[in-house]
Amino acid sequence: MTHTFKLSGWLLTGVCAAALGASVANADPMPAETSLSGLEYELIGRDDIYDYRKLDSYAQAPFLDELVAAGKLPPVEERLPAEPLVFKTAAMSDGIGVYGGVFRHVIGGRPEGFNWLAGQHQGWGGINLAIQECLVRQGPRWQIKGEDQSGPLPNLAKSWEWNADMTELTMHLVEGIKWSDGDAFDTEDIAFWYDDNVQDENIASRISANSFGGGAKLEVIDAYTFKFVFPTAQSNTILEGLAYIQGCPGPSHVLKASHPKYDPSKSYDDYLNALPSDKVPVPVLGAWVPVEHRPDEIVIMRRNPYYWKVDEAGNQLPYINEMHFKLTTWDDRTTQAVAGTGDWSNMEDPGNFVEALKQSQDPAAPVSAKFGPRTLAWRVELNFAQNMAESDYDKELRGLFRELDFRKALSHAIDRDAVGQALARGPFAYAYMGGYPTGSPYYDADATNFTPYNADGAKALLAGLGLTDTDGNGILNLPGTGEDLVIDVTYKSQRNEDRKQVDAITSQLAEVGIRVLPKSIDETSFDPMRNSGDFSAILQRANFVLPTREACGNLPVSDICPAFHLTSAEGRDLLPFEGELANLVTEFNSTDDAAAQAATASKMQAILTDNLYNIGLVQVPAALLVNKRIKNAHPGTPVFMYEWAEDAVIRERLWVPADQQIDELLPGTVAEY
Ligand code: BQZ
Repeated sequence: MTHTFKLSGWLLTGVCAAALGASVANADPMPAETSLSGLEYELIGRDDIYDYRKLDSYAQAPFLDELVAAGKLPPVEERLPAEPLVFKTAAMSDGIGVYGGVFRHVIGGRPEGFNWLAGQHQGWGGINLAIQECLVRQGPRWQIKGEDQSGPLPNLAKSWEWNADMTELTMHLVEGIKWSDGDAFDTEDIAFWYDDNVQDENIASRISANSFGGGAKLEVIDAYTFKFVFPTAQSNTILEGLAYIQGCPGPSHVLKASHPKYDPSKSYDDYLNALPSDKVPVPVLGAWVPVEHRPDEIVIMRRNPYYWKVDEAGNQLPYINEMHFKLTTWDDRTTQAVAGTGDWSNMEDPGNFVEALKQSQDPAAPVSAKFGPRTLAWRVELNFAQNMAESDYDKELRGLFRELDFRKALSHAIDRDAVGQALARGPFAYAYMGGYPTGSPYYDADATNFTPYNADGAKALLAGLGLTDTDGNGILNLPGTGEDLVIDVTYKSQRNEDRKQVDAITSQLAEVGIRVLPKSIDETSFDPMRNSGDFSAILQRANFVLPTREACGNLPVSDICPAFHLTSAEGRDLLPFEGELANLVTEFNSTDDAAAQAATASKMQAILTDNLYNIGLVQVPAALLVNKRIKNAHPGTPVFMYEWAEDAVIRERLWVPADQQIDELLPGTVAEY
């Protein structure tokens, strides 16, 4: 494993998989990688970031004192849990903060709706993550040293324990958390989330029915205690599936009324749309509450007066009163961060890198920029569900996708250096073969099979599959239907970086006689399209750094996963190596021994890249742009590691010095229900 970036202590002790002998013999080794990462920081212990305890006294944002005095809110002690979550000062890069001001996000997504239990998103870019709180938390793990990497951190669940044979996981909620409308958060919300959403097959929740621990049953013990009973022995790794975006309960006191189980006059469609995007406020457990949504313009969020986290001086968090999500484009997120009209960007379009970095070098620039390791990677997903193809043409095409020689031909036809240069001139891009990107703690270069650019090799493989240009139009013809080999490649219209890669591979594949037909669709419609399996091929960012994060998007972990290989009514036509992958996921989850997991991950990497499960394109480092006004944004925060940076940076702890605060649009107010 050759991590060259300078993250002190970054290599988790003992996870160097190559040293464990898990590497495989490859035709071609990966070319040498040069790191651009400038991150250097000290790693800390698991318990150094926060704990839960009662403090002697509490304070709140001054305008809330007035609301309490006016009888509009109960006193802060009554709004907080008996033992709130307490952020430790020593782990804050700028220490305890002051109240007030605005944090300005800019995003390219649009809120689909607020029923996240039914799978809806709120527009991404940190808005989902500001609204939803989950049983456990992944983001801050980037800062924790290897020997303490024993799984996700507590959050709504403050602790948990297992029975002796690891078939029962008992979890303890923080007692006395309230929703932002003052309603109690307790196991009624947990039972509603799990029994009436996750386990209800009519609802497309973020955990598919019967997939959590092989179909765990939930038992409520009391208002704050519950347990999962698993059909087979588990490990701590199962907890990873209870972090964002999967383990995040919703307001049962509002949603039950629209759920068909509780009101048979309601349909599942009614339920899905129970909290439409134009109806705010909604009750949340997050630090800010959406109070105004002007479509295509802005979502304004105000501090949640019932938020259940404090600092060591007893100040109720968050420090920042108001959060904006300007609804524009992803590129504009970077433009506005550089210009200083936005406070944050995960700079992930390499086309912006050079200019943004140049501008942020100026000491007077409003923004600082730090590159992390390469964790952003793009891939082409080929649809393997041949038995779901509707036309003869699609049946034949998907049959080809299922041939390793065809996938190798595609990989050989792609000049990844040229794809990288099409994205941005310079040293940013590195070849990506699928599987873990080089910035993943599980990347193993020796287990990665490189299938490099070799147009003649591609042509020979295609000829070997019986593909020849029978009508002389420069495009190969399918041996069965005789039609031209045309592959529809769908991508997100708002993503310039995706479009540039589609363009690059369109001309590269044309060189070997394959015609790509690019099809762009809106980002909001993209996920439903992908989940339906109604596509030939997709080009998108992989988001595959850990095997446990949204595993369904990447690996064959259940009948509806991944979306590029769904199960038809006739059954599952798995490729042989997919069965091995599924077993490796089980193997990974069955242990929490870091070295054993790394060895398993290396085996996955070998299978994924030997078989070209996806056609990897390029991988790049991302830079996090944060406005210099913002305090406590730790300079080591990676854009994407255990979770996106919006989670990893711990926004409830961010603050802005009083003289640099921006005027609030809705000063003095909180959500009114
Ligand atoms: C980060 C992230 C926070 C989703 C989304 C979006 C969706 C995917 C992915 C990223 C955006 C930003 O990514 O690009 O920088 O702010 O939101 O959630 O691309 O379309 O489905 O998985 O997270």
